[in-house]
Parts: sequence; structure tokens; C-alpha cells
Amino acid sequence: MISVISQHHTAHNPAFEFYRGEKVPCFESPQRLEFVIQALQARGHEIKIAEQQADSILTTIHSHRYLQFLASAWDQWTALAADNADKQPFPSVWPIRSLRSDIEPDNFIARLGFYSMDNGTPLAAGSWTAAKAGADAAVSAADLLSNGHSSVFCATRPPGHHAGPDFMGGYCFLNNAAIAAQSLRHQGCQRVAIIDVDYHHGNGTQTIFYDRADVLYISLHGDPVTEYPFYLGHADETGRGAGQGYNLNLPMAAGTDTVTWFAALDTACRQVLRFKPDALVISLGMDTFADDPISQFTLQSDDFYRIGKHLAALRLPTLFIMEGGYATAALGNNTVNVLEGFDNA
Ligand code: OKP
Ligand code: ZN
Repeated sequence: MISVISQHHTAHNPAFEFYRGEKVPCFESPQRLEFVIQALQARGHEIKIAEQQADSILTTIHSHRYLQFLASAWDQWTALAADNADKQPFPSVWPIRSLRSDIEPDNFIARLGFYSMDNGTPLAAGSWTAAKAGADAAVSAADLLSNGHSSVFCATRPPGHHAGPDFMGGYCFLNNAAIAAQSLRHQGCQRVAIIDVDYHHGNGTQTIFYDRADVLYISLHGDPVTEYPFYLGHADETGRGAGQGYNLNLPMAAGTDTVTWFAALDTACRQVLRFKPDALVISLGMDTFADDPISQFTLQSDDFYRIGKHLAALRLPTLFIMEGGYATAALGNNTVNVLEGFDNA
């Protein structure tokens, strides 16, 4: 299958994140995608640079004021103090429950909290440039799928599935999978299914489509009672209003074995077939790998071929889009295993 690569992904390169109370190098690094691109090249895959612009789709997925904030956040931060350019801003207060979220504060760090779900999403000078380029790549991938390619891989970072209509979180700023799905809707697909195989529940994608019957969201993930993002992703979240019945969560305990994981993938695939979509988007998180440093499933490199093969059996136009995966040196080959399992099915 053809791959489309996000230009400018390296522009997002924060110096550190917080882990167990300490500053550590970011798990979500530019090297991740470099390994993926290297593996694509080494294994003879056709690669294209993203050509489309996401602007008109972006505003249908994210709120105007969130996009405005994100696009100008770094400039606002560096305007506050001369030495801010070499510091990373982090939120410190969030408007939970009894606090008010109807008045947007003026203070920059307060607004960063207002538009964030966690303190785990470092913002740096090129974050907007890279996030926007990722969204452009998602739209470009959807374009290729609509124009004759039966499958496409979108090689992008930072990931997207934790980003909601008006917030960032979990290393994500713009919801690339949602942008791809919406783009497919605009290009004439009546129904689009999303299967999110990342280790973490895609709370942003679920939220974006929760009230809608035209986009089915299914996620296989670590049970939020112990795993990030903790506050969404339970089995009883099934959609709302017109979207009732169009959201399916398949949480599994940390440590779940591969047999159980593939049984859940099978459940997901059967639901997709019942939905009769015109296209399928795969939120391709690779952090289900046994050696992933921040996740607790046990898939081996060979299992990733099996994922691709399983998904190919659905016989749908399929757009794969990169989400997480932090065993960086193995990420390239594991990712391409999925694509080749699909291609060779
Ligand atoms: C993003 B994606 C380490 C904690 C991890 C949250 C994990 C985000 C995962 N400091 N922070 O779904 O792979
Ligand atoms: Zn993840």
C-alpha cells in the first residue's frame, strides 16, 4: 500500500516530559517516525509527501477558539518573558467539577489548563507546525483513498486520538484519525468505521463522534481503571442520542494475553461488518507491543502481521494512521509488519 508522510513532523521536538515526578526525555520523539520511514524505505514501500491542506476539515473537528489558541500558543508563551523560549509551558490548574469553565481566563498558563486534559503533553516551538502538518497528511491520505487506492498508510506524529474538540492531551494536539474520517465523509462515504488498536483509549475520537451514527468508533485498550486516560473508555459508553449504539469500548486488563486481544479484535471486526461502512480508519497505535515502555499488553512482532491480515479480511477501503508506540527501535518494523500483513492477505 502507498504511504503518505507528514512533512515537518520533526518540528515538534520538546526537550522533556514528566514521569514519576522527574523530567525525562519524551517517549513521543521524532526518532519514532524516522524509524517508521526507514523501515518503509528498506522494505520497498512507495512513499508520498502530503499535498492537501486540512484547514476546512479542521474547523469541523476542533473548536475555533481551541485552534486559535494552539496556533498562537508558542508566540504567546515567548512574549511573556525573554527567557521563555528555552522553557516548556505546562498547565497547573484545570477547571474540574465545581470550578467554572464558562469564563476563559486571560492568564496564559490558566488557558493552557483550560485547553488541556493533562500535564503530559509538552508544547514546544514547532508543535503547531508539526500538528498541522500531521492533519494535512491525514487529509492527503483520505484523498488518496478516495482516488483509487484501496489502502493507505499515513505516517504521522504527534499522535491524535486523545485530542478532543477543544483540548489537547496524551501527546496529542489535533485528532488526525477524526480528521481523516471526516474527510472521507466529505468525499462521499456515507458511513465510516474507526478501529482504534492503540493501547490507550482514544477518548478524543470517542468524544468527537459520540453523538453521531455516521461514524462508528471501536476501541481495544487497557482498562481505564488502571490505564491512561483513566476517565473514559469503559464498556458502558455506547454512544448518545443519534449516536447510541455507535460506540464500542473493549477494555482489557493490563497484562492481557495475545489470545484475548485477538478475540477482541474479532469482536470489533464483526461489529464493523454489521455497520456496513464505506471505509475503515485504523488508529494504528503500536504500543500493544510487549516491549513498549509505558504499556502493558504482550503482542510480539509477528502478531502485527496477524493484525494486518485480520483487517484485510473486512475487504474495505482502509486508511491506517499512526498513533502511539514507544519501543522506538522496533517501531518501524512492527508498523510495516501490519501493513504487509494487510497487503499479503
Ligand atoms: C498516547 B498514545 C508517561 C505517562 C504517559 C500518557 C500516555 C499517552 C499515550 N509520563 N502519558 O495513546 O499512545
Ligand atoms: Zn497509546
